[in-house]
Amino acid sequence: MRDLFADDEHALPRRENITAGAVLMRGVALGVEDELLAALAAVAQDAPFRHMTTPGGVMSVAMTNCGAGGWVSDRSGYRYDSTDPETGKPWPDMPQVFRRLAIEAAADGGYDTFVPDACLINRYLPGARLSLHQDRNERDMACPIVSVSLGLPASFQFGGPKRIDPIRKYLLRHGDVAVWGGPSRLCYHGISTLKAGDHPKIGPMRINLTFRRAL
Ligand code: MD3
Ligand code: FE
Repeated sequence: MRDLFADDEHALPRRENITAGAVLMRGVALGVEDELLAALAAVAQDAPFRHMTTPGGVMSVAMTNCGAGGWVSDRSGYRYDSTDPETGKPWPDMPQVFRRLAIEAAADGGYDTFVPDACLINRYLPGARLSLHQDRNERDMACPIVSVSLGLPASFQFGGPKRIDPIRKYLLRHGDVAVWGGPSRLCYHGISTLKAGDHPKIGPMRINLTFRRAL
């Protein structure tokens, strides 16, 4: 029997290899969802969500960070910084429940030495999107990225190492965890415009945590 994980009406494989080095593990974060949400609220209290500006304009996704390093952007470009430019303070510590989930998921995905030092937190309201990009600001590309999705479902676009490579789409739902490393680390990816909805635990939004080795 295939092992399927159901959420709403659709049943999808509990574990799916996306490409070499990348695995999607559905529903894995549900075991700690209340702890994740409490920790998230505390982080957002200290370091509020904000819409960063990039060289291309203001992002529709609101962001904050926790951990030693945080992803920041302004008109001149992107970087990781140990200080929140909005508050002038260090980013909030990475909550234990965040770190543990990321380390366990990375190990399960085949990356058994991964310890994150940065967690970028993305908040999508309906209408928000993240255009196709590569994650290449992290110092050590040998380290994977672990992604945790919460709240409303989103259509994730996954391409290849070149922008023109064909795109496949995956539905990312509440509790899904993905690990991206090795040959998939520099693949292009994005999130299609979020559809309206109301998640029973999170409300009318989607939250994504990405754990990185950035500094
Ligand atoms: C594939 N976030 O913050 S996470 C980002 O759902 C970002 O908010 C999306 O892309 C989100 O940079 C997608 C999934 C993800 C993260 C990193 C990757 C997929 C990846 C790195 C390489 C390949
Ligand atoms: Fe990304």
